[in-house]
Amino acid sequence: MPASVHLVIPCYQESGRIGPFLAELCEVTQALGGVTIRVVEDGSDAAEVARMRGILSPLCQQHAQLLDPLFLPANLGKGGAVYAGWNLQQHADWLAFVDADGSCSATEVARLIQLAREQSTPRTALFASRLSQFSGQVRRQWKRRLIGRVFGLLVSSLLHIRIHDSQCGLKLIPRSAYLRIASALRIHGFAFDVELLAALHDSGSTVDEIPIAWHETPGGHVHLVRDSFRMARDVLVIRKQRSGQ
Ligand SMILES: Nc1nc2c(ncn2[C@@H]2O[C@H](COP(=O)(O)OP(=O)(O)OP(=O)(O)O)[C@@H](O)[C@H]2O)c(=O)[nH]1
Ligand SMILES: [Mg+2]
Repeated sequence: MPASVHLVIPCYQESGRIGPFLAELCEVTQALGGVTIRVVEDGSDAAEVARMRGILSPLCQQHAQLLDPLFLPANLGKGGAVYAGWNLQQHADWLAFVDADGSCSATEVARLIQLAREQSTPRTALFASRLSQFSGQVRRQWKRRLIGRVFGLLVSSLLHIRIHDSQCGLKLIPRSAYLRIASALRIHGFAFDVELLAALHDSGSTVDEIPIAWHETPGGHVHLVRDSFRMARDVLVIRKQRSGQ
């Protein structure tokens, strides 16, 4: 029996982008077996929720591994949505999330799942990374690439953890490692991955960065200036918390 994987897709206003990606993901994971998927809709408006129901209902009927979506009553932020999904899942060897927009393809998701399954006991978290930016495998706007690189340097220098890309939208965590740190996780916005990384590191878990192919999908929600400031502020909060431990 392969290790079981529970994959959450955090969604905010994603009805325009998620359809084809989710359909492909369902096909690919059905072939893999042992994967469940839950879409967590993060408090979008009523019209958007109705559109999401229209997309998800037929797919849920076709694919047993696509669990009933979770519709949150209010917007929690990307991290809040991921954790809400993970906390619902009582049985899985691995917890994972992937962005809804398909920037990271279903094939790449499958590749990382298989890589995780090579571990006889789930031990090392896998953080996908847009490291291979010079290989032609990563297509990203130069502004996003630059800010992402600066943010990566900020994270590694302030937190003293070697990481190139803490923000890539695909991660797999051993559930046992998540359970050890879950109660301490506070950040629910776009910087939640940084707190996750620091908590895993501080609790003795190892994290591997795995280069992946990434083809940026237009229509992203991250506001480069506003969200970068918020995320940098959150990194400072994490640093302060760690220094007080
Ligand atoms: N739950 C939740 N998810 C969000 C929110 N904003 C964005 N997301 C999700 O987070 C994921 C990443 O957001 P994107 O809009 O793809 O981000 P982006 O601007 O394209 O940034 P990159 O993908 O890193 O280049 C997607 O699955 C979004 O639906 C939010 O407020 N709440
Ligand atoms: Mg995106």
